[in-house]
Amino acid sequence: MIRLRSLALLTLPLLSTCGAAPEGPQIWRFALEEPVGSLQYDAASEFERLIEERTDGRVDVQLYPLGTLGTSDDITEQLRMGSLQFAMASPGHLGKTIPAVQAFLLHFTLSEDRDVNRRALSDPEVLSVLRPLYAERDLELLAVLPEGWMTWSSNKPLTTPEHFSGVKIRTMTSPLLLDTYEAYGADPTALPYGEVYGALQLGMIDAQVNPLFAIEEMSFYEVQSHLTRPRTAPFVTTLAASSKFLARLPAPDAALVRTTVQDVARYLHDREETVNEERLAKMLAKKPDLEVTTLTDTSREAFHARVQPVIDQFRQDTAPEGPALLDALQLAVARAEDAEAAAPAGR
Ligand code: 6CS
Repeated sequence: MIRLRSLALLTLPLLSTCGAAPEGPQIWRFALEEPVGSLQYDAASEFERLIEERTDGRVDVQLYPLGTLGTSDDITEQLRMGSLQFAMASPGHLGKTIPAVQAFLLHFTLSEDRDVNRRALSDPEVLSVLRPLYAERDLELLAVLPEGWMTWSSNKPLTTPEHFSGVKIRTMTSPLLLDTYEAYGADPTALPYGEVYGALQLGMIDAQVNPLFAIEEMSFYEVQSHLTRPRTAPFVTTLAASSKFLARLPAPDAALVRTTVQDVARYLHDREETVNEERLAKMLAKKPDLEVTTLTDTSREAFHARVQPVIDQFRQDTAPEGPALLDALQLAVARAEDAEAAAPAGR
């Protein structure tokens, strides 16, 4: 069914994808990697609300959540072909197409401080390294957005690398994630998002990693007994547009898209922590025996010690773009730490 709908969308004439019917509003299609109720849905709904209000109904933004157009890879492909105008594209999957974006997946690279990351992810130097990499694939990068700390869900404690020995943990499909969990001693498997619950339920995998809100809304916690909060990396996604679509938009509309995306980025930055903590409370209300552990700095150090070879390999495999992005990101974090120390954003 999903495939049929995807195909139907791909075969729509270009005219209709960019707005078509002179008597009706222009339709802008926006696909998400997550279902209704997710942070991506929340952000995209805000984009829809603002664009429709700011264009006085001249534009109708239509959202396609997970389950309507296929996997992350499917929607990226549809965006590249121009049958979608906007989509979320997470480095966790996009890393197969643009290897350098896996810099956002490296553990212990971004800060432990959300406000520092908020600045670093919108740092102009970081964006200027990324933009051409998207443009080469007919994509326009509009924003890099955080969705909360990656959290391990499992059926046993995972507080030391030794605990990971032989654990079949599901990761997103970018190869660097497999390397990372192999470095921790696990036996990682890459799967699309929509297949994770079934694989956990059938015992094909033992564990998975995602932000708290996702563990709640995808019901992973129902089939897991432990949650571990390691603060090794936030979940980062990117919001992209079809380059051809944006290039053909009248300049005021293209400018409106860019300013609206900035508003949406602020909206998401302000909401993600609250939403993640609310979803944790919701899970605990439904399953009070869920064991939640926050790793201490000492426990984190044991994981940190295993990450350097993964970073070295990333630099080697993705040169020159990967190292350029990682350097820009590390400098952006350092700048953001200084800026935060001087003038805290204060949420
Ligand atoms: O684990 C995944 O595949 C997905 N996780 C989230 C929170 N968003 C999109 C992504 O596809």
